[in-house]
Amino acid sequence: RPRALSGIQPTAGSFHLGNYLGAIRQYVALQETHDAFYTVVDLHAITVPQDPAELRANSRLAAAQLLASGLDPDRCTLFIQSHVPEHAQLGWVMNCLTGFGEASRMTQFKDKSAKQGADRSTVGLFTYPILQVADILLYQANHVPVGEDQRQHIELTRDLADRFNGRFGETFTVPDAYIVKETGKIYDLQDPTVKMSKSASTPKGIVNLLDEPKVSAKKIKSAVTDLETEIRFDEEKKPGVSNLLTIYSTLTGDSIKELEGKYEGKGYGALKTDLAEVLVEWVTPFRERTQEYLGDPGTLDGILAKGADKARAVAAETLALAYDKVGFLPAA
Ligand code: AQP
Repeated sequence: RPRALSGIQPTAGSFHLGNYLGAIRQYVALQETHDAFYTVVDLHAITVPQDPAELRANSRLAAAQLLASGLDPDRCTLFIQSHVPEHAQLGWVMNCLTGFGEASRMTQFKDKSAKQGADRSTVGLFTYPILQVADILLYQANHVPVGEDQRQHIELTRDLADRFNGRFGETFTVPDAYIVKETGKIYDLQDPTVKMSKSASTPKGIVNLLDEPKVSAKKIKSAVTDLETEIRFDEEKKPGVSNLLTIYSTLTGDSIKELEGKYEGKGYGALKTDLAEVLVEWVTPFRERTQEYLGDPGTLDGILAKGADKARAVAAETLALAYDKVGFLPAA
């Protein structure tokens, strides 16, 4: 079976609909076809300031939401990044292979550091794409399920894998991004020209999966559309309606064509009311399952401990190989 690897940050509070449709849904699907590794990337989280107690709680919360989404610890490996020290160790090697200019071209860093101010951005935020390279290469992943915003980082991963292999001999699998075209970028409900994002969206623009379903339904109903009345998928001319159709189609399995037919001659109000209902039906059991996992931290921590053991077995082997290729003297 091919390997898959992806990581997700332990976001405070809740994952959002963009995380779920863009990435987590694919994690669930790839369990069936891949030897899949999924990690809650707490090392990445500290690239911006974190309260220690909250970070710990958010890591459990992230794992609970992933399980509630359908990850099955018997069919994939779910672990916390800091439980596997090889990530930081290979990350250093990868730092030493990356050009400063090359790292400076990462648009996510440029965007985030522009928002925070250069003096308040950490070196960790600057090098986080390189740690992400290590995350992926440690598992010799063939496919990396992510949203569109991560494409550039997967390109960097490919470049560094090629560079390492070229310099030291065949070591790493060169991975491909696994981005689903339809859901690779879910848009902000209030500004459907930008991605739904935990740091940039306004509260009304983002659907947090653990919010009261009523609150999320209201956000769908007040989503920005356009001045026409026709329900048609046209990302350029009708980004708001198209975003709603994408969300609707993905949550129900109805094709966009079917939805266009269903809503022919009906107004945006009807589409929004129905989608709000579809969303409530999805988030209600999701929230219940998340609470069940959180209510049983012993079981949750057990799943994560088992995941870390499985991940470490693979990561240690790859790190040993890479260390040897680089020329590190083995410990006697
Ligand atoms: N709007 C989105 N549409 C599709 N996919 C998305 N992802 C994030 N937003 C969208 C994908 O979710 C996965 C986890 O991302 P992350 O760990 O980087 O989470 P995040 O940074 O907390 O998500 P945000 O909202 O994107 O944060 P900011 O605002 O900090 O940039 C990734 O695969 C990502 O592509």
